[in-house]
Amino acid sequence: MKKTLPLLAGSFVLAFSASAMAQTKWDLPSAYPASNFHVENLNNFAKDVDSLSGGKLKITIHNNASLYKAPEIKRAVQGNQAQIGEILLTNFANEDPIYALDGLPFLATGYDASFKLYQAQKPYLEKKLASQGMTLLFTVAWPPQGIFANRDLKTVDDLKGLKWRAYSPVTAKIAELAGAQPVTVQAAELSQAMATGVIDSYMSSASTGYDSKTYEYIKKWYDTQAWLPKNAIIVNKKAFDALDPATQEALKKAGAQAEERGWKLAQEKGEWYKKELTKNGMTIIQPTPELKAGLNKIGEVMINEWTERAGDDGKAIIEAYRKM
Ligand code: PCA
Repeated sequence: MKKTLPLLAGSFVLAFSASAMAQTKWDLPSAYPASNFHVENLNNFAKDVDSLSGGKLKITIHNNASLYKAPEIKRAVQGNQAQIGEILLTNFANEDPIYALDGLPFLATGYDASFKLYQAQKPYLEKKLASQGMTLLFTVAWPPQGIFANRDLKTVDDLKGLKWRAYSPVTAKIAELAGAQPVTVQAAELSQAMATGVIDSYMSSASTGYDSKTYEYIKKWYDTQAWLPKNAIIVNKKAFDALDPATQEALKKAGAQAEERGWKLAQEKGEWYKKELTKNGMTIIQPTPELKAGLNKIGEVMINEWTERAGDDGKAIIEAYRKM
């Protein structure tokens, strides 16, 4: 007995330290800067994952497109170069209509409506991502989209000829329908595009207006509340399956918490960002009824096109959403 005891104790220490070392490290690329509320939420998410998993899963956030550019993040997660990543769903609108849905103007314009749209979209989104080897962990909406421009915008005709920054195929389409010239620029390059005069207008949230210091170049924001696109946190399925069950649960729990916190934060910070824009010399303008009506028409065209493209699934999603 006396001989075996120290041996047992020794092997226990060995086993214990081996399991303590069984730590998984994941990279999470995001395309948005440290000042952004999504990134703030992601930092808290990573902390939650750490504590809920008992330190077994460590997630490093790489913000501001430092690891991958916005349009590359989805493919990086699909290929497991990054095990988890944040994407703007509507960036992938050309790939499948399900990714375009929450980028359509005037389909869902407030947080409640957008959350409902998300519930209708979710099963299809999960299915699509699963077919690409990925899992949806959570989503968070951006604040409502408005128009940044120096011009007086009284009707949609006033958008003609603007050098319009697009962040997705859907925002490029709006420009086309309005007679503006779309130029695709991701958020991380937006300040530079304004400084060099590549663009003189765009549609986005007060949040991105703040992150990119748009007030240094553009003095008006038309609060059109056109739609609330979502960021989605996606996970590589193989990387997820390789976690032990308790760590998988920890990740899911942290994801659910981040989703709840993120949607609230979007609303709170959405208001804060608007105040910051005003403080920095920007005027926030309520759109005229004519401008609204013109934009609504563009929205109708795009929603109809989308429903045709999305076929039976599309119809089912819109029906489910309208019933909520
Ligand atoms: N900001 C991001 C996408 C939506 C938003 O509000 C951007 O402008 O790139």
